[in-house]
Amino acid sequence: MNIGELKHTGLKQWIEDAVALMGPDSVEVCDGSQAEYDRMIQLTIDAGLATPLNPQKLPGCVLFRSDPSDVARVENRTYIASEKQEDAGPTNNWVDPAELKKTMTELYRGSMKGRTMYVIPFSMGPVGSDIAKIGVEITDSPYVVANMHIMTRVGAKVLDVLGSGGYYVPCFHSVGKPLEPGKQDGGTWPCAPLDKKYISHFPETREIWSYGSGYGGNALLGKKCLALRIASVLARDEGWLAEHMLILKITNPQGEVKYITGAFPSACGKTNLAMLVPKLPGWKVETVGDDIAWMKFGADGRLYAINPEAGFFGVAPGTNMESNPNAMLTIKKNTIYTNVALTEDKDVWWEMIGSDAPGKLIDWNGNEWVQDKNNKEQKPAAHPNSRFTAPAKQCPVIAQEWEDPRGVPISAFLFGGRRPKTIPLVNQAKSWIHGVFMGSIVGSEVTAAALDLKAGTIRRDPFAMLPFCGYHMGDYFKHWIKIGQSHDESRLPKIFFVNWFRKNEAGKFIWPGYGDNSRVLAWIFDRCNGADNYVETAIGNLPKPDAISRPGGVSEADMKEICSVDTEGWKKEIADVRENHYPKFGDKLPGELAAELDAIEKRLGV
Ligand code: OXD
Ligand code: MN
Repeated sequence: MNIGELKHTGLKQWIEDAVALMGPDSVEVCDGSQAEYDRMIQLTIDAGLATPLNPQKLPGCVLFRSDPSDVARVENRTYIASEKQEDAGPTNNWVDPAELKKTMTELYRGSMKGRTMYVIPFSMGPVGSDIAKIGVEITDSPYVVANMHIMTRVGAKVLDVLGSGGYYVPCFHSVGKPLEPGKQDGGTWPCAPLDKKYISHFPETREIWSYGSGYGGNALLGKKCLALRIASVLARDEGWLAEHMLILKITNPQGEVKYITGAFPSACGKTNLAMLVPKLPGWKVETVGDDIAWMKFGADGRLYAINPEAGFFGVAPGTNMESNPNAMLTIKKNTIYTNVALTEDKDVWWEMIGSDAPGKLIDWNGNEWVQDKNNKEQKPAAHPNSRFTAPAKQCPVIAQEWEDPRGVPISAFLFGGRRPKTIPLVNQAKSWIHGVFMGSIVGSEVTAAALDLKAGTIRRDPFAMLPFCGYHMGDYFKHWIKIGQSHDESRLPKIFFVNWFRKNEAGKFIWPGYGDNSRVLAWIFDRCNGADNYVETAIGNLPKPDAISRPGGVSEADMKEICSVDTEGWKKEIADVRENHYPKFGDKLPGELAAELDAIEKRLGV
């Protein structure tokens, strides 16, 4: 489709202005069709950017290798450009919006020369759902178009909902690599150098401007930029929740169904939990979403969640038939792989895929790579943040209602992180405000892989939203508190803190995790039904002894240890929150949270 055919005059004008600024050779409005997807993939193959994979093993799959400077979200180049700096808060980068627009306008000037501008109308959430939002992304990257086809709902059907004057979030994206006349990418992933990359959000005007990166979260603007950073602002203003949460459906042996959402920082297994294969006989877990939940109140006072996405953008390394068989089956066809390793027969391979490298590989840098298990220093063949982009509908356990425009009613929220000590296997909040307190202190152990941070320390990531909240985190806590104050608490989801990552003195994980986490989910399920399966403690409601069925390999003593209060550890936890964490939010820290901290401290007998 070309711009002339657009019915929406505001949209048409916005595109024409962008064309005048960015100077593409041509413009295309995306229709979201399979033919369009195939054409985008073919373009990237012809430009030497994508490798088609073995059609017998991985039909419809391709592999991309990105530039080494463009392999992850760039948090230090991500901006919340609110009018007032204090509205962005201490945990976001801020630049004055007028100044940032000036800088970026100069970067965008002529940035699409030699390229096609693609206009992607997309819906976050089922097209036409009351909870869904429409965005329009302008990009010069066919890789982005193809990924957006999988991760969002794209095209003509979205334009129909938009009509001649509907609201959309305008999103600019350019890889920042204009082409000289007659030049092609020639196999080189186009992007700008790190210090020219900008991932900018203008919360008051609800605009997203991204420049210089072609990678996932920086370039697929529906995901982190719209569905979290901008949506969190909309949710604050409109009284709903836009959260970094998976959504799962769980059915007990009697056929009763509940829906649970969960927020965990990166690298805590959100996708694995969303697709869990229960070890507990008779229980069933199905997937609604693995990364983002938008939740609004229904007329019955309950919170209903939709997954605004249509695909999974998951981390490949560590995914295998043990850790997540459903993800492995999802990514067998129609999947875009980025930065994994390539085998000689055009299959994919990554670290911890479940088998050794089958012969010589091409690593994510495009170099030959032969596995050397004796060399502990060997660089990985797949980048640790290498990804698969796959349609959610291919997941063998996708819940039938995953696209229900009304959303699914949520019974429980989980918060969690990697905590080797102190934090019990599961702990139910005594009240909504206690649950908000739990969310506000989420932390996860820094692993050796994280740059700039000391391994073994705990990095606080409240609500797993630290990199994704589009406004001041103190105001965000307040928003959660207000949700509790303005609704009937008995209808709100119950809140739980879980921790699959406790270690013993020898540094070994005590709890097996993965499918055995269903034992904890079952306890939570029963708790939501008011079961008498808990004991009240100073830190919250913990499982009664034997209320959680014990997996093989976990001794009674171990079970007791991970289900009881470590008073000394908690005193340290409280002190850390008081001295190092809460002060960051200054006078925006809600008094209710400071009072919760005092109350727990008192109950612990400090
Ligand atoms: C993601 C992230 O990619 O949280 O989902 O970083
Ligand atoms: Mn995420």
